[in-house]
Amino acid sequence: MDDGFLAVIEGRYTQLYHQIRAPLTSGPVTGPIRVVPRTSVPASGTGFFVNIGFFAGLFLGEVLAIVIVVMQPGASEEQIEHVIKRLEEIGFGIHLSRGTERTVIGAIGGVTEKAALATSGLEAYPGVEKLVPIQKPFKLVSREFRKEPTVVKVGPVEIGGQEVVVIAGPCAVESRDQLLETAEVVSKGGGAILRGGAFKPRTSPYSFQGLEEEGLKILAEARERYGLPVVTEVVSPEQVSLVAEYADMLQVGARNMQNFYLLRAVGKTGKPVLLKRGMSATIQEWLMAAEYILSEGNFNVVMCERGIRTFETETRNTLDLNAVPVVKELTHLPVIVDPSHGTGRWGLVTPLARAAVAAGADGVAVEVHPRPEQAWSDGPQSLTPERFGRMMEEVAAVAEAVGRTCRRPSAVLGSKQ
Ligand SMILES: [Mn+2]
Repeated sequence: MDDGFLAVIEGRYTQLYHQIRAPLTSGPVTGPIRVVPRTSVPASGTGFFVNIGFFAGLFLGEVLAIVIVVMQPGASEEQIEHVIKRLEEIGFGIHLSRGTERTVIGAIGGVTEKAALATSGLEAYPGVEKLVPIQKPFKLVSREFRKEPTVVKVGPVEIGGQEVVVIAGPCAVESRDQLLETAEVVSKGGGAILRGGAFKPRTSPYSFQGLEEEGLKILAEARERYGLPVVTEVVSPEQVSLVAEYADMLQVGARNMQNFYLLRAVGKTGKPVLLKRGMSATIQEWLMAAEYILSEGNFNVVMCERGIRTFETETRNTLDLNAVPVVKELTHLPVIVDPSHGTGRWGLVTPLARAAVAAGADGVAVEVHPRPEQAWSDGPQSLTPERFGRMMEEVAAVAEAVGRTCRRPSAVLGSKQ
């Protein structure tokens, strides 16, 4: 992503955003917004002030306005500059997108700018084809805002480009030996990113909750040893800085997809985020969750379909592969699929991984364990090293069939078994 774009997001947009998040005078939440300099905003909403951060999501649609200015094919540099200059005069932030055929200018502003634009006569400027306001509730994540696909860099690995990326590792970091052993399997098998939970949000409070910081240290050691970037889950806003110290990518789990404080917190880090779909979330809700992260200036978000809850009980969840092409149509963000949680059964992981790549997913995330029968969590859906190796071969074959690339195993796996 170009620096200018980030500057726009961080400057213009966040400024707008923080204005509405500034304290309201007490009284009904629909009362007037009291814009105060950011330096004098109390840290939390106490006493006379009511912090409206909680309500900000409700206001987002009204306060943020994005208008796309579509230039005519062959519009000159001078014409483009002219339009940008006018938009900036009005007060818009600019995101310029140069396609092969035509240039598209994203103008990011508030209701005031939108009103000013309506009377600016910009439609009649030379080289302008049309003005299109983004009507969807999600704006920064939308395809209208950004036509070209976003490529998210996780260490040296790119998600959303030509390569189909495989994220693999155990459900949970159980011990140093278990993780290092699995990391070797992932590395030899062609996995690009190592996963493993250090903090585990479990359905039961009596289930294993994770090794916490000790687990993060083990993950960091595995990264050093095998050169694999690491993704791990962060379960609360307070832990974000700790997890961000160790991990290359922060995972927001299905159970936290609408934890808006967490979404903002991971947004502020600027680190790549793996955003899992909530098990009962619609695609639109999932995209709105991503919008929270982008609204903090962090465009490094990868969407992860991991199955939804339906009436079907034969599988742990119903893996919604519709979501892959649907989300790709609606957003510029990369989409990956987690067939382990999506099915809950190791025997279904490989076929669904193949299907995901065939459907256009930018990657898959799978659980791998050296001895699944001994796994502390999610053993039944974990692949053995040998099965992981076979899955990689098959996923690579499908990737090539759909015109993409994927790493293949560099060694036969599972021979130790
Ligand atoms: Mn798991």
